[in-house]
Amino acid sequence: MSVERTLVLVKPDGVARGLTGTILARVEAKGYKLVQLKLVDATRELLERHYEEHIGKPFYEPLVEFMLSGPTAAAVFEGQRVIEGFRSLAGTTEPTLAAPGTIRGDFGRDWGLKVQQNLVHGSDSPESAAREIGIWFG
Ligand code: IDP
Ligand code: MG
Repeated sequence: MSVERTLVLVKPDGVARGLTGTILARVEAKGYKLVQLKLVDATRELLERHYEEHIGKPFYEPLVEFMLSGPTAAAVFEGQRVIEGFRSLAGTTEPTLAAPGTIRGDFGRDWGLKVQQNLVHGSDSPESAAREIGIWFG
């Protein structure tokens, strides 16, 4: 299996709660290499491209509003099978149900909002990773 890259986002809830370093440290501690990193005030245009697969879903507008609510830490990590590996570290989408030991399971919960504030994003395929890295890092 060749070396992959994935886009990791610490979403605005994670940055606001002061968890950026803790979250990135877990990914580094797993053994993946940090190759790009920046704080971004995302625009609606950027988010429309990033979340294009979700346009029209009931949580789409709350998701965009949430992602506009503060800065996001955008990172690229590299390693064999990093795409699957990061999603395993992140845990399942719903933080209430994410396994303890995962980022979402350890630090996330349901806040009674229309969008799951689940701390992180990770690309879900090599094609998504290439597309998303292009969007966030040009
Ligand atoms: P993922 O981040 O685990 O890949 P996706 O299905 O790609 O999950 O959804 C993107 C984001 O949209 C999620 O991380 C979460 O913040 C939000 N989201 C997804 N599904 C729901 C839902 O059913 N209700 C509320 N928010 C959701
Ligand atoms: Mg996704």
